[in-house]
This record gives sequence, structure tokens and C-alpha cells, in this order.
Amino acid sequence: MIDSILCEILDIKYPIIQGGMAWIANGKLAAAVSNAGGLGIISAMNSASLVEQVSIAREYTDKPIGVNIMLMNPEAEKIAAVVCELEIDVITTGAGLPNKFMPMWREAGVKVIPVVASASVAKLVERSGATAVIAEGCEAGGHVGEIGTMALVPVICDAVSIPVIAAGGIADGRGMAAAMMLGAKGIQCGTVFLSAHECDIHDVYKEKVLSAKDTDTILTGKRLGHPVRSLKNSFSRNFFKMEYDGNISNEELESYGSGSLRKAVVDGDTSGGSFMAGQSAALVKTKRSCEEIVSSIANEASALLLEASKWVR
Ligand code: TUI
Repeated sequence: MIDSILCEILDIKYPIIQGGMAWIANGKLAAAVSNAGGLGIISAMNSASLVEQVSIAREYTDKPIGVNIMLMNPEAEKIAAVVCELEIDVITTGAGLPNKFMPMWREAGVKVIPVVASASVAKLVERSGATAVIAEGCEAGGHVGEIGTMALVPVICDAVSIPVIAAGGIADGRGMAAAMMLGAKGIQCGTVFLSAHECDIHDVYKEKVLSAKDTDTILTGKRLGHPVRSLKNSFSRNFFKMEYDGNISNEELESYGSGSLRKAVVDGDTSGGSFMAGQSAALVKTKRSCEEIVSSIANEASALLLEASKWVR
């Protein structure tokens, strides 16, 4: 059994947090992860759907749940206020600095765990009252920073005194054990949960994740200042080419990308959809329940950490 301070802080069995995937992480998935002993997270798309998804999650579980707020979302301000009225346990944030919302969230008694991609941002959010930070390396899916998990996690562990949760490239017990050796107190996984029975993405999306190999993801959007990792397909390859075409404006690029994640998740549109996934897609080979995913990652990590002394004499 993994022993981590994070389990006490968050009142969970295993220090495994589910990533807040836009269009994907709904109340049903979050409840399944929380019932499995991890921390399920609902992605807040807008305030009305958030209220609905939190109530769905509450129907399925009485365990702690969290909400992810993507700070680039034009509705972030409204969602930030609404979330205080819902009895949720944890807020995770992504794609920006959550500092201006922190006093309001802390006053509402919510634990705040920002996703960060650098040591400087980790220090900033620690100072503004974060409970823990998620150090997300660029192996992750969706919007990513520049530094890989292997270098980022120990750098952030040295920079802050709050617990650090590792993310990016982790989909099994080997990744979890390695993250703990880097100083992390827990992990966040997104991609592996795309394969879960309880994850309601289009079957085409699920199959693309299950068949992905190590070289099947691509980074696009660097020119726009928000790099995104997704599976290679005609949409992401075209986007990549357009970024290097000086005749194409940033507005044209933005409009080419808009709505593409929905096309992948809801329609399973193989040519026009953005199938966001991390490099760990190559490790995801079977459909399983959240219960199987969470317990197998934790049990495999426990076994490896128990055996770690074999490397020393
Ligand atoms: O946020 C994510 N991953 C995401 S958000 C998303 S939605 C989207 N849809 C279409 C296009 C673009 C995005 C899909 N995936 N991960 C957390 C994350 N946060 N990664 C990197 C950061 C981050 C970056 C900079 C956190 C803080 C930060 O602060 C510095 C600053 O400049 O704001």
C-alpha cells in the first residue's frame, strides 16, 4: 500500500488524481475514479453544465471530488464564482495563473491544486495559498509547457514545500514508482482514463488511443503561444504545416482549431477532430474500469517500490 501525505490531505485511498480533460471529464468519470480510491475531477466547461455534472457525480459517489478550471476559458471568472457554491473538495487549475481567485476559493474552504509547468509558477502559487501543485511535463496531452516530467518534478520539489503531484507520461505503476522516487507525493493521469469503460468519449477516440504507438503524438499551436499535444491525424498534421506557413494569419490558425476537440470527443471525426492525448497513449492497450486502472497502478507501484532495495548492496 502506498503511504502518502496526499491521501490524508485529500481523504483518498490512493494518491492518484484524474486529469481535468475538457469535453471528457464529466461527473460519471469523476465519480468512478473517486469510487476507485483516487480523486475524480470534473472539467468545468461552463457554469450550467458544471452544476449538472457535480450533481451527477454526487449521485454516484459520496467520496471527495474535484473540479478543473481551464483559466484560458472565457467563462473562467463565472465558473470560479459558481464553484464556491457547490460543495466540492478540490479545485485544480490549468493553462494560467489562478492567483486572483485564490482568496475567494480558500475562504470557501476549497483546497486548490494548480497545474504548473515551471518552478517559478509553482513558487507563485505556493505563496498565494495552494494546497499542493501538479508538476505537469510536456509528455502530457492537451495544453503543455516546455519541460519534461523527469526534469520538472525534482526541480519543482526543490522549489516548494507543499506536496508535488507528478503528471505527464504516467499511465502505469512503473511511472508512478518513478515519480515517487523523483520526490512526488502522488500522480495525475489523464490519457489512461480515456480507455476507461466509464469514459464516454466516441469509440473512434478510444480505439485511436488504444492503438497509438510511442511516436504517434504531435505538438501543435506553439506559434499561438499555447502548444497542444494530440494524436497525429490529418487535422493535427495540417495544423502543424499551417503554423510554418507565413501566409496564414494567427486568426486563421485559431479558427482552424476551434471546435476540433468537440469533433473528436463527440463525433469521432477522424480527419477534422483534435484527439488530445499524451505520450503515455503508447502504454494504454486495453479497455478497463476505473477501479482496475487505479488499483493496478497503485499496486504495481507499491510492489516496485518495495523491491527497490534490490539495486543497493
Ligand atoms: O491545461 C492543461 N491542459 C489542457 S487545457 C486544454 S483546453 C484547450 N483546448 C483547445 C486548445 C487549447 C487548450 C487542453 N489541455 N494542462 C495544465 C497546464 N497548465 N499545462 C500547462 C499549464 C500552465 C502553463 C502556464 C500553467 C500555468 C502557466 O502559467 C504561466 C502563464 O504564463 O500563465
